[in-house]
Amino acid sequence: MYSNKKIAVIIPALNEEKALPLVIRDIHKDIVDEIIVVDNGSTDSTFSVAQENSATALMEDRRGYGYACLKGIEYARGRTPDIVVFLDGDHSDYPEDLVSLIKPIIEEGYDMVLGSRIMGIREKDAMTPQSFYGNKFGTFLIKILFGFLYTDFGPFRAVKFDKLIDLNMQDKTYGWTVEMQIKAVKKGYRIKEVPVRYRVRIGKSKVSGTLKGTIMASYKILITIFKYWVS
Ligand SMILES: Nc1nc2c(ncn2[C@@H]2O[C@H](COP(=O)(O)OP(=O)(O)O)[C@@H](O)[C@H]2O)c(=O)[nH]1
Ligand SMILES: [Mg+2]
Repeated sequence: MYSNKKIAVIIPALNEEKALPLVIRDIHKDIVDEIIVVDNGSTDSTFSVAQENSATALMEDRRGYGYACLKGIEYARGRTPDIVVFLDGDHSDYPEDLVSLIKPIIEEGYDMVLGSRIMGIREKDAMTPQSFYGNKFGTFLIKILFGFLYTDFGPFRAVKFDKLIDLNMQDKTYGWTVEMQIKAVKKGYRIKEVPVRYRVRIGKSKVSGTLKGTIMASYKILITIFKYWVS
């Protein structure tokens, strides 16, 4: 469909052997040029499952969602995609919705398009209460401190690759999504949110579904918001 645009998908994945084949299956192969799965030392067969499903599988030894995304970007530099799409590996997002993320970039010139689970149709219990209210509080803070109203810090998003590189992303763990959204506002990027569907994941959550993940993510999100507010 968008043959003149090179599109890469980056999927951070930790122990997602069951969900990953479905995620990769549901990605439009006539739109996406390369699927990059970044494994973070999974104890299951996430890495080989990615390869068996014709994805490029990368290993990042340093644990952390941000580390995995940075590894994917580092690899993508050699492939020079026009657009990079981030997608989770737990089949909670609908990869089919990818078109609604890249369309505003290609047809309307947006720099970054975020899939909002708040604007979209969510399956019951797909978002944990802590994730739902945590996002509400975090996006409220960004509104009053940076003047931009986001509705979500969702994982499913598309961004022009050169604009992504210019953000000089730093976060190694849970502050990744928030860092990208704040820096894009500070740089005056053209940003759009579109509704995306969201369902209950396959397998066990490593972040918002665990107490440790929730505490760490909440702490990291607040720290990241204030760090870029004072700088
Ligand atoms: N590579 C890597 N992926 C991670 C890590 N933690 C989570 N993920 C992946 O990031 C995505 C989001 O994590 P998830 O457990 O679904 O968090 P939740 O959506 O907040 O419940 C999933 O695809 C996970 O496999 C990590 O430390 N390293
Ligand atoms: Mg998830």
